[in-house]
Amino acid sequence: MSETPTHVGEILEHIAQLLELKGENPFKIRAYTNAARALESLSEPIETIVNEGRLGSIEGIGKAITEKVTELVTTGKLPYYEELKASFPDGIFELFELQGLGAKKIKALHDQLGVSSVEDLERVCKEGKAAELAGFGEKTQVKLLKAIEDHRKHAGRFRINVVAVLADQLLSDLRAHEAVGQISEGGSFRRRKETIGDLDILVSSKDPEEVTTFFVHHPLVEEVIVSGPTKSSVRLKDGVQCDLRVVKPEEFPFALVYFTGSKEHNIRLRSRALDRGWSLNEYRFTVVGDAEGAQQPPVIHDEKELYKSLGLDFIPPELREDKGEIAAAEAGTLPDLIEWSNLRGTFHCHTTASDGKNSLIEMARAAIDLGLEYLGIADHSKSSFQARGLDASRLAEQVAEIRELNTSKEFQEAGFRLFAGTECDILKEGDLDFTDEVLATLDYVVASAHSGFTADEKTMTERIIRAIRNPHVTMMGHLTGRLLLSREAYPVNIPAVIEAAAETGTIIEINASPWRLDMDWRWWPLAKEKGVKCSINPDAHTVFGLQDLIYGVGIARKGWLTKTDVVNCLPLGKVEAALAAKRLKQAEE
Ligand code: DGT
Ligand code: CA
Ligand code: CA
Ligand code: ZN
Repeated sequence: MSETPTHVGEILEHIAQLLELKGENPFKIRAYTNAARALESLSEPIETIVNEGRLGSIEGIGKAITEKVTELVTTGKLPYYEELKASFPDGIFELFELQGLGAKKIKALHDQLGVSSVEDLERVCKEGKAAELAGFGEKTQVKLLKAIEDHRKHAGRFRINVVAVLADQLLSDLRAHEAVGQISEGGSFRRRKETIGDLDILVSSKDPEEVTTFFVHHPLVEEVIVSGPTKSSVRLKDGVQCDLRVVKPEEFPFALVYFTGSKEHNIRLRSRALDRGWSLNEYRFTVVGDAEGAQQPPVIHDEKELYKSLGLDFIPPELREDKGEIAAAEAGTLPDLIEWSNLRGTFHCHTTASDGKNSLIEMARAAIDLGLEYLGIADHSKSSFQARGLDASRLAEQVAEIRELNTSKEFQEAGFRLFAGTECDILKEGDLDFTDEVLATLDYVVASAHSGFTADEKTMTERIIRAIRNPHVTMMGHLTGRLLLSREAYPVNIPAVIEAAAETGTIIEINASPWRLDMDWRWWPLAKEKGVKCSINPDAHTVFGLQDLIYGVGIARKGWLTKTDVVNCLPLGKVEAALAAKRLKQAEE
């Protein structure tokens, strides 16, 4: 049995939860959670690491866990886990996914009310029984019902990185198959939505059955839901559903537009086709009504020709959300969207100085390997104590280390530079976690809120705007604090924040972590209109985390941004001025 890192990681996560339910030693519990995190950030198959005996040398994985993971990977079983699990129902793990519900409460619900699933919990809350438990109360009960509602909204969707790994593998294996002609991803994944319901893949082939057979037997497939000659649906690893469509070569452009969506975009296209006397479906154009009078549709070889036949420029998939793209394509005013290759560097990365897993030099070298010219370091500030935030003196040490590295031969030869920054906490009243004197020693400052999320919209907005008014705050980090499919955004008046950012010359980040993708793509056209610049930041905590930048590029494209809207498309020599602009402007005023 082959285990993916996330799968093994998930079992370790479950072990930690079970140990918590049993009231075990917190250090032991933490060891399992840490190990689960460490495995999540692996860049190679866990089997390879186990087989080569390198597991123990991964930071965060101790001797006992090394033994258990080795047993799990080599035998496919872990009796220790099975025994722990036997005393609790399977449904209990889902309860851990509810916001505001920890092991202590879950244990009380389980032991005293027999709650063993989300459904059970909903029932005891509605019956008012949960409120009667010691330490619960009416308020908790209301919160739990809200948490269940939020949880259901997210059920069955996935963060984009989970889908991307599967899509890469499936597409490359299908592409190599001799019966496969053209192939593309479709649906929300091709449109780079922030979360994905299911993965859609489209293939053209003269032998659809052969392609379908190959697909449903692919090693990533765990369960076949439907399998017809041209349509099949499967469940992949990690529970992701995947639809495959196989069409004839001449149908491919039509099917690709149809299955890329969005539905709303497709509806607009169909109505344009009707204006021309053609009905458009997933296979072809058909002349409608009185064939005599109607103009014959042209022969279509690709998506571009299809758009052209409807009087439109080619619309990149990320824009196909019915947010004005059709009108822009008709007028020839679609933006020249930013591309991965436009990125020259990035800001907002963590190191081992706070809660990162790699050192300064390791992060720098990884950035150089990615072809970047510069990397901004922004470790946490002291109020984020759980992330080992830096105080002023540790920050000063790090700044000195960065300045030193910048004079090194290695950096000079690579034409590379580190920028010294901080991810400075925004405190309750909108004060910053460092004094202005300290902030002034840095090349740039990312300001983020990491606490006080229960404040109302007015309070939160004022806090953030106060931070934005500080001349040292170069950019706003993860504006709404959302964790996709897990924690809702805190309430904040985004147009007001955009207005303040525009007034002060503050950059807003696209946090490219697949958990955040924040500020949301839907707000970028407004920010751009107001003249606010964007920085695409990976919020990387490991060297691999830098690669999340690609998801940030997807979101920037969905937000209609071009390379001139994004500060980290500026090369070294120009980007310094962009970082300094706000301080200069405010000094002059
Ligand atoms: P998802 O999977 O929920 O993240 O979102 P999509 O957009 O991938 O939706 P999905 O997988 O249900 O369908 C893929 C595309 O197929 C969708 O974007 C547009 C097209 N499509 C599916 N059903 C319909 C439909 O009933 N009408 C139209 N016009 N298009 C549809
Ligand atoms: Ca889909
Ligand atoms: Ca689908
Ligand atoms: Zn942060």
